Amino acid sequence: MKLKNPPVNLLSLELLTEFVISLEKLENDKDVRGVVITSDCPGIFSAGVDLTEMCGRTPAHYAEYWKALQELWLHLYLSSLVLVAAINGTSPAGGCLVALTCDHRVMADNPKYRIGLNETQLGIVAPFWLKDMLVNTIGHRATERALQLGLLFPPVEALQVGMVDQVVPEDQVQASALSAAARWMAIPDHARQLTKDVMRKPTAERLLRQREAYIQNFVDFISRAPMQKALQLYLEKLKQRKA
Ligand code: CO8
Repeated sequence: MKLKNPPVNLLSLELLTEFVISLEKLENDKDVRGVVITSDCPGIFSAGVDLTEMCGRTPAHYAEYWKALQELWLHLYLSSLVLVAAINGTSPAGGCLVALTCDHRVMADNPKYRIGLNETQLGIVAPFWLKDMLVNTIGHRATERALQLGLLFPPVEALQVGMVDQVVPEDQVQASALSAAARWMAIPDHARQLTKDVMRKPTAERLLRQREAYIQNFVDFISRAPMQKALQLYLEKLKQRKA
């Protein structure tokens, strides 16, 4: 599956919706047992959440957007398919979220690329379910450090901390991801899927138990004037960077 929302594969509301629909189609196809998720945008896996969806809109829009992001996370994290991320570019925040939901991550060995959860650098806070997924992946102390400092790791450091499983030359990312998928698919589906459920369901259930309340919390948080100001400033900074 190739993410294609040029120029930087932002997780717009439309992309989130289409992503879930495509995933459901693949899950319902008996001939499909695994998926490699990669990017069609050169040098960018995904620049993450489309901040314009969270800035200057109505509370109803924030709620719709946040629900869609949670929906994508739940679908990916609990997918019965083998999911492998072929990270062929930079992958901050929401991009890292997509990669972390996969069973295996292969990243291109390009020192310009970064991956991580940089929310604090924007003045916002990663939701607890995203934090939980990072703890499940790299452990508590490494998560504490990565999240508070909003660290974006170059590939070699991402490998050291356990955020990715393999770093390979850029032209071998797809082939390595396919080999990894083959290895995971060599395990009988029912045993692998039940094991995945045992490992991941408790994390997802924390969100599912009070999903509507968490959506409302997010809407209240993001609607606050200081949050809106921080996002506006960050968006302006992104535009100025180009000038
Ligand atoms: N949201 C909205 N617009 C964006 C974003 C974004 N996240 N990222 C880039 N853009 C825009 C740019 O402003 C630019 O717009 P325009 O062409 O109109 O000027 C266009 O996309 C292309 O971007 P660049 O010119 O910057 O492209 P480059 O190839 O030079 O750089 C980068 C690509 C490195 C990815 C760079 O764009 C960048 O650093 N972007 C920001 C990435 C980022 O910080 N993402 C985090 C978003 S937050 C998130 O995903 C999770 C939030 C969940 C928690 C919320 C709880 C409250």
